[in-house]
Amino acid sequence: MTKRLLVANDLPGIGKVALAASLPILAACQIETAILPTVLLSSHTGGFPAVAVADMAWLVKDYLTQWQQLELTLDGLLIGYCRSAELLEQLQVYAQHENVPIILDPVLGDKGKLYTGFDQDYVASMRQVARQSTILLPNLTEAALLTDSAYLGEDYGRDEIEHLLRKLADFGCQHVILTGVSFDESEIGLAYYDVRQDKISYHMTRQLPYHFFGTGDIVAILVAAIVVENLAFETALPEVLDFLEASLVSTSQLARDVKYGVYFEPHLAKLSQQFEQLRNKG
Ligand code: PXL
Repeated sequence: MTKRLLVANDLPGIGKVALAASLPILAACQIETAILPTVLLSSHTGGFPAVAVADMAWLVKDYLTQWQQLELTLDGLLIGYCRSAELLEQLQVYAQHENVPIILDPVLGDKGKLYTGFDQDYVASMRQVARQSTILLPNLTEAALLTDSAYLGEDYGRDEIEHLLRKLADFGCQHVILTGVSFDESEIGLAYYDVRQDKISYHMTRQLPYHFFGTGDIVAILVAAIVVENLAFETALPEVLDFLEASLVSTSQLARDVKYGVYFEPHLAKLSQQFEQLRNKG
């Protein structure tokens, strides 16, 4: 059966983060999409000058109104960057109405700080969505904000990560994935907590000496693909990390400014094969 994922995220024209990365990657996984651009931008905001921005929140209600009238089968809703509590609530209500699982990338901040434009009320709204989500995928900053605990910074051990995963599980999700976890300079990756089985595992890639843009978005979209296809996380997550690492190596070999985005395109064919194999196994 063909699966369809609703992806609510921002869409930059240049820089390939968020929706711009999600669509080709989902297509490679043979997953159809319902596309909800929350914000349009001429490029992402990480280092480009004079970015043109249009907030599309005003249109979202009309999108969802139309979609409710269609015979649209949806298998999941990935929530990424939203700019208002109202938008989060609209998506939450829609997911409830359509009875689809929410995969939540709780975009709130990075490096210990809330992104500009967000406040504690917005964090509280994000907690509300987290309580209704099947999967929660925060970075360490977002995990601290959601659980109202101190940001772990750059120096932490497994005990602290595992404590944080368990606190996040209190939101009631079945799966929690902490992104950007690194215990030493050579590796970075994910800490995954399978709540029902009370099992924690780590999935790491080689850490390259660059700050790439959109790696969290790539992880989120592939995790959403795993959810809608109902694949086993334990076997699928290593494929996610392999795809990411290969893409980052290709990006670094381009010798261009990394702000132009992750060069994942050469690896889509292999990703497609790996997903097909996982689907057949499942
Ligand atoms: O995935 C990161 C991201 C998403 N969306 C926008 C961004 C960035 C990172 O800079 O600017 C608009």
